[in-house]
Amino acid sequence: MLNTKKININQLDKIINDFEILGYAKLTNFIDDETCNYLNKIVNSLYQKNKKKKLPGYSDKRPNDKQVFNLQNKDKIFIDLISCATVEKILIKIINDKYYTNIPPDKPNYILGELIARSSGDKLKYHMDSWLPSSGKKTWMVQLAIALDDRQIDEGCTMIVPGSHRSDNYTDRNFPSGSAVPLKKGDLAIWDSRIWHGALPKKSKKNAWAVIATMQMWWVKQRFDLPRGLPYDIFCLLSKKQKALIGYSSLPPINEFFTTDARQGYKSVEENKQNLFLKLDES
Ligand SMILES: O=C(O)CCC(=O)C(=O)O
Ligand SMILES: [Fe+2]
Repeated sequence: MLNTKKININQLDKIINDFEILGYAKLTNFIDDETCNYLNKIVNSLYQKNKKKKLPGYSDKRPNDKQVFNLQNKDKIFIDLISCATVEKILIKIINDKYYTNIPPDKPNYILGELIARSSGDKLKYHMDSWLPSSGKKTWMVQLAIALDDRQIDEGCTMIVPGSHRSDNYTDRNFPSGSAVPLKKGDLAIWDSRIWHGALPKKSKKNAWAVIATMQMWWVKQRFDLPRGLPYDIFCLLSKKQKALIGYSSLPPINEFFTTDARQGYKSVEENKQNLFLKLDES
Protein backbone atom coordinates (compact mmCIF):
# COMPACT_ATOMS: atom_id res chain seq x y z
CA MET A 1 0.00 0.00 0.00
CA LEU A 2 2.83 2.40 0.86
CA ASN A 3 4.92 2.73 -2.29
CA THR A 4 7.80 5.17 -2.10
CA LYS A 5 10.26 5.86 -4.89
CA LYS A 6 13.73 4.31 -4.67
CA ILE A 7 16.71 6.48 -5.51
CA ASN A 8 20.16 5.61 -6.83
CA ILE A 9 23.46 7.12 -5.77
CA ASN A 10 23.42 9.81 -8.51
CA GLN A 11 19.95 10.98 -7.51
CA LEU A 12 21.03 11.01 -3.88
CA ASP A 13 24.13 13.07 -4.71
CA LYS A 14 22.04 15.58 -6.65
CA ILE A 15 19.61 15.98 -3.74
CA ILE A 16 22.43 16.47 -1.24
CA ASN A 17 24.21 18.92 -3.53
CA ASP A 18 21.07 21.04 -4.12
CA PHE A 19 20.28 20.89 -0.42
CA GLU A 20 23.71 22.16 0.58
CA ILE A 21 23.99 24.91 -2.04
CA LEU A 22 20.41 26.15 -2.39
CA GLY A 23 19.08 25.00 0.97
CA TYR A 24 16.40 22.82 -0.60
CA ALA A 25 15.87 19.98 -3.05
CA LYS A 26 13.02 18.23 -4.80
CA LEU A 27 12.28 14.61 -5.63
CA THR A 28 9.43 14.16 -8.11
CA ASN A 29 6.99 11.25 -7.92
CA PHE A 30 8.10 10.23 -4.46
CA ILE A 31 4.80 8.48 -3.84
CA ASP A 32 2.44 7.08 -6.45
CA ASP A 33 -1.15 8.17 -7.06
CA GLU A 34 -2.69 5.29 -5.17
CA THR A 35 -0.61 5.98 -2.04
CA CYS A 36 -1.37 9.67 -2.34
CA ASN A 37 -5.11 9.08 -2.58
CA TYR A 38 -5.04 6.74 0.38
CA LEU A 39 -3.15 9.20 2.60
CA ASN A 40 -5.29 12.07 1.36
CA LYS A 41 -8.44 10.28 2.48
CA ILE A 42 -7.02 9.70 5.97
CA VAL A 43 -5.91 13.33 6.29
CA ASN A 44 -9.26 14.65 5.10
CA SER A 45 -11.23 12.53 7.52
CA LEU A 46 -8.92 13.49 10.42
CA TYR A 47 -9.46 17.12 9.50
CA GLN A 48 -13.25 16.76 9.27
CA LYS A 49 -13.36 14.94 12.59
CA ASN A 50 -11.51 17.60 14.55
CA LYS A 51 -12.11 20.83 12.66
CA LYS A 52 -14.54 22.25 15.24
CA LYS A 53 -12.14 21.63 18.12
CA LYS A 54 -10.26 24.62 19.44
CA LEU A 55 -6.49 24.34 19.17
CA PRO A 56 -4.94 26.84 21.60
CA GLY A 57 -2.40 29.07 19.90
CA TYR A 58 -3.51 28.00 16.45
CA SER A 59 -7.27 28.26 15.75
CA ASP A 60 -7.48 32.02 16.37
CA LYS A 61 -4.21 32.84 14.65
CA ARG A 62 -4.72 30.98 11.39
CA PRO A 63 -8.47 30.48 10.95
CA ASN A 64 -8.30 30.03 7.16
CA ASP A 65 -5.65 27.34 7.03
CA LYS A 66 -6.35 23.68 7.39
CA GLN A 67 -4.00 21.75 9.60
CA VAL A 68 -3.90 18.36 11.27
CA PHE A 69 -1.30 18.03 14.03
CA ASN A 70 0.53 14.98 15.35
CA LEU A 71 -0.15 12.55 12.52
CA GLN A 72 2.12 10.02 14.27
CA ASN A 73 -0.59 9.61 16.93
CA LYS A 74 -3.35 9.01 14.41
CA ASP A 75 -2.10 6.30 12.07
CA LYS A 76 1.17 4.34 11.89
CA ILE A 77 1.26 4.76 8.11
CA PHE A 78 2.57 8.30 8.56
CA ILE A 79 5.50 6.97 10.59
CA ASP A 80 6.14 4.38 7.86
CA LEU A 81 6.08 7.14 5.26
CA ILE A 82 8.81 9.22 6.90
CA SER A 83 10.93 6.20 7.80
CA CYS A 84 11.06 4.73 4.29
CA ALA A 85 14.43 3.77 2.78
CA THR A 86 14.64 6.85 0.55
CA VAL A 87 14.06 9.35 3.34
CA GLU A 88 16.59 7.49 5.50
CA LYS A 89 19.25 7.55 2.78
CA ILE A 90 18.90 11.32 2.47
CA LEU A 91 18.58 12.21 6.14
CA ILE A 92 21.37 9.97 7.44
CA LYS A 93 23.71 12.09 5.31
CA ILE A 94 22.32 15.35 6.63
CA ILE A 95 21.28 15.04 10.28
CA ASN A 96 22.83 11.84 11.67
CA ASP A 97 25.28 12.45 14.53
CA LYS A 98 28.37 10.54 13.38
CA TYR A 99 29.65 10.20 16.94
CA TYR A 100 26.52 8.37 18.10
CA THR A 101 27.91 4.92 18.81
CA ASN A 102 24.90 3.15 20.31
CA ILE A 103 23.10 2.96 16.96
CA PRO A 104 24.82 1.51 13.87
CA PRO A 105 26.02 4.30 11.54
CA ASP A 106 23.87 3.13 8.63
CA LYS A 107 20.71 3.58 10.75
CA PRO A 108 19.06 6.88 11.69
CA ASN A 109 19.87 8.46 15.04
CA TYR A 110 17.95 11.64 14.22
CA ILE A 111 14.42 12.14 15.58
CA LEU A 112 11.04 13.45 14.53
CA GLY A 113 10.29 16.97 15.78
CA GLU A 114 6.76 17.43 14.48
CA LEU A 115 4.48 15.73 11.94
CA ILE A 116 1.55 17.62 10.45
CA ALA A 117 -0.60 17.92 7.36
CA ARG A 118 -1.39 21.39 6.09
CA SER A 119 -3.36 22.98 3.30
CA SER A 120 -2.64 26.69 2.88
CA GLY A 121 -5.30 29.32 3.39
CA ASP A 122 -3.82 32.72 4.04
CA LYS A 123 -0.29 33.63 3.09
CA LEU A 124 2.29 32.24 5.49
CA LYS A 125 4.96 34.87 6.05
CA TYR A 126 8.62 34.09 5.70
CA HIS A 127 10.03 32.42 8.75
CA MET A 128 12.66 29.88 9.73
CA ASP A 129 11.86 26.77 11.75
CA SER A 130 15.35 26.17 13.10
CA TRP A 131 14.81 28.65 15.98
CA LEU A 132 18.24 30.11 15.26
CA PRO A 133 20.09 31.29 12.15
CA SER A 134 23.66 30.25 11.42
CA SER A 135 26.12 30.33 8.56
CA GLY A 136 27.62 26.91 9.22
CA LYS A 137 27.84 24.11 6.69
CA LYS A 138 25.95 21.71 8.95
CA THR A 139 22.31 22.00 9.93
CA TRP A 140 20.46 20.39 12.81
CA MET A 141 16.96 20.39 11.38
CA VAL A 142 15.14 19.81 8.07
CA GLN A 143 11.57 19.84 6.82
CA LEU A 144 10.14 17.30 4.42
CA ALA A 145 7.02 18.26 2.50
CA ILE A 146 5.16 15.48 0.72
CA ALA A 147 2.39 16.80 -1.54
CA LEU A 148 -0.85 14.82 -1.39
CA ASP A 149 -2.52 17.24 -3.85
CA ASP A 150 -1.07 19.52 -6.52
CA ARG A 151 0.54 22.49 -4.77
CA GLN A 152 1.21 24.98 -7.51
CA ILE A 153 1.17 28.79 -7.28
CA ASP A 154 -2.64 29.04 -7.09
CA GLU A 155 -2.79 26.33 -4.48
CA GLY A 156 -0.57 28.20 -2.03
CA CYS A 157 2.73 26.46 -2.64
CA THR A 158 5.89 26.94 -0.56
CA MET A 159 8.09 29.99 -1.17
CA ILE A 160 11.80 29.84 -0.43
CA VAL A 161 14.75 32.26 -0.58
CA PRO A 162 17.52 30.10 -2.07
CA GLY A 163 20.78 30.28 -0.16
CA SER A 164 19.25 32.04 2.87
CA HIS A 165 19.90 28.98 5.05
CA ARG A 166 23.48 30.21 5.49
CA SER A 167 22.71 33.90 5.83
CA ASP A 168 23.17 33.90 9.60
CA ASN A 169 20.18 36.27 9.78
CA TYR A 170 16.60 36.10 10.94
CA THR A 171 14.04 36.58 8.17
CA ASP A 172 12.62 39.60 6.53
CA ARG A 173 8.98 38.59 7.13
CA ASN A 174 7.54 39.66 3.78
CA PHE A 175 8.14 38.27 0.31
CA PRO A 176 10.95 40.38 -1.16
CA SER A 177 12.49 37.94 -3.57
CA GLY A 178 12.36 34.22 -3.50
CA SER A 179 11.38 31.20 -5.50
CA ALA A 180 8.12 29.35 -5.58
CA VAL A 181 8.51 25.61 -5.01
CA PRO A 182 5.53 24.19 -6.89
CA LEU A 183 4.90 20.51 -6.24
CA LYS A 184 2.78 18.01 -8.10
CA LYS A 185 0.76 15.50 -6.17
CA GLY A 186 3.25 12.85 -4.95
CA ASP A 187 6.39 15.04 -5.07
CA LEU A 188 8.72 15.51 -2.12
CA ALA A 189 10.56 18.69 -1.17
CA ILE A 190 13.18 18.90 1.53
CA TRP A 191 14.60 22.10 2.95
CA ASP A 192 17.06 23.18 5.62
CA SER A 193 14.95 24.58 8.47
CA ARG A 194 17.26 27.59 8.63
CA ILE A 195 16.03 28.69 5.20
CA TRP A 196 13.70 31.65 4.88
CA HIS A 197 10.45 30.13 3.68
CA GLY A 198 6.71 30.66 3.75
CA ALA A 199 3.67 29.83 1.64
CA LEU A 200 1.56 31.72 -0.87
CA PRO A 201 -2.14 32.30 -0.15
CA LYS A 202 -4.42 29.69 -1.70
CA LYS A 203 -6.59 31.11 -4.50
CA SER A 204 -8.07 27.88 -5.74
CA LYS A 205 -10.94 26.19 -3.94
CA LYS A 206 -9.28 22.78 -4.03
CA ASN A 207 -7.49 21.28 -1.07
CA ALA A 208 -3.70 21.39 -1.24
CA TRP A 209 -2.63 18.97 1.44
CA ALA A 210 1.00 18.28 2.19
CA VAL A 211 2.41 16.12 4.94
CA ILE A 212 5.15 18.19 6.58
CA ALA A 213 7.68 16.45 8.80
CA THR A 214 10.26 18.27 10.87
CA MET A 215 13.26 16.00 11.35
CA GLN A 216 16.10 16.98 13.62
CA MET A 217 19.29 15.87 15.31
CA TRP A 218 18.65 13.69 18.38
CA TRP A 219 19.39 16.49 20.88
CA VAL A 220 16.92 19.10 19.58
CA LYS A 221 13.80 19.59 21.71
CA GLN A 222 10.68 18.25 20.01
CA ARG A 223 7.66 20.49 19.37
CA PHE A 224 5.35 18.15 21.26
CA ASP A 225 6.08 15.44 23.80
CA LEU A 226 6.06 12.76 21.15
CA PRO A 227 7.31 9.83 23.29
CA ARG A 228 4.63 10.25 25.96
CA GLY A 229 1.83 11.27 23.62
CA LEU A 230 2.02 8.33 21.23
CA PRO A 231 -0.81 5.82 21.73
CA TYR A 232 0.63 2.68 23.29
CA ASP A 233 -0.95 0.45 20.63
CA ILE A 234 0.95 2.34 17.92
CA PHE A 235 4.19 2.12 19.97
CA CYS A 236 3.81 -1.68 20.06
CA LEU A 237 3.71 -1.83 16.26
CA LEU A 238 6.93 0.13 15.73
CA SER A 239 10.34 -1.25 14.84
CA LYS A 240 13.36 -0.34 16.99
CA LYS A 241 14.36 2.15 14.34
CA GLN A 242 10.95 3.80 14.39
CA LYS A 243 10.93 3.97 18.19
CA ALA A 244 14.26 5.76 18.07
CA LEU A 245 12.78 8.13 15.49
CA ILE A 246 9.92 9.07 17.83
CA GLY A 247 12.54 9.84 20.49
CA TYR A 248 12.59 6.86 22.87
CA SER A 249 16.41 6.70 22.60
CA SER A 250 16.78 10.36 23.41
CA LEU A 251 14.75 10.80 26.58
CA PRO A 252 16.75 12.70 29.18
CA PRO A 253 17.77 10.12 31.80
CA ILE A 254 15.99 10.60 35.16
CA ASN A 255 19.28 10.55 37.04
CA GLU A 256 22.84 9.31 36.84
CA PHE A 257 21.95 5.85 38.20
CA PHE A 258 19.70 5.22 35.20
CA THR A 259 22.40 6.11 32.69
CA THR A 260 24.94 8.85 32.14
CA ASP A 261 24.96 8.48 28.37
CA ALA A 262 22.63 10.86 26.55
CA ARG A 263 23.01 8.88 23.33
CA GLN A 264 21.15 5.83 24.63
CA GLY A 265 20.49 3.91 21.43
CA TYR A 266 18.36 0.83 20.91
CA LYS A 267 19.09 -0.53 24.39
CA SER A 268 16.80 2.12 25.75
CA VAL A 269 13.92 1.50 23.34
CA GLU A 270 13.85 -2.13 24.37
CA GLU A 271 13.27 -1.32 28.02
CA ASN A 272 9.75 -1.43 29.37
CA LYS A 273 8.22 1.92 28.60
CA GLN A 274 4.64 1.19 29.57
CA ASN A 275 4.54 3.68 32.43
CA LEU A 276 5.65 6.48 30.21
CA PHE A 277 2.48 6.77 28.20
CA LEU A 278 -0.12 9.38 29.02
CA LYS A 279 -2.93 7.33 27.42
CA LEU A 280 -4.70 10.40 26.09
CA ASP A 281 -8.01 10.15 24.35
CA GLU A 282 -7.24 11.37 20.83
CA SER A 283 -10.77 10.94 19.52
O1 LIG B 1 2.93 24.68 3.68
C1 LIG B 1 4.06 25.02 3.35
O2 LIG B 1 4.44 24.94 2.18
C2 LIG B 1 5.04 25.54 4.35
C3 LIG B 1 4.61 25.30 5.76
C4 LIG B 1 5.59 25.77 6.76
O3 LIG B 1 6.55 26.39 6.47
C5 LIG B 1 5.39 25.44 8.18
O4 LIG B 1 4.36 24.83 8.52
O5 LIG B 1 6.27 25.78 8.99
FE1 LIG C 1 7.99 26.48 8.11
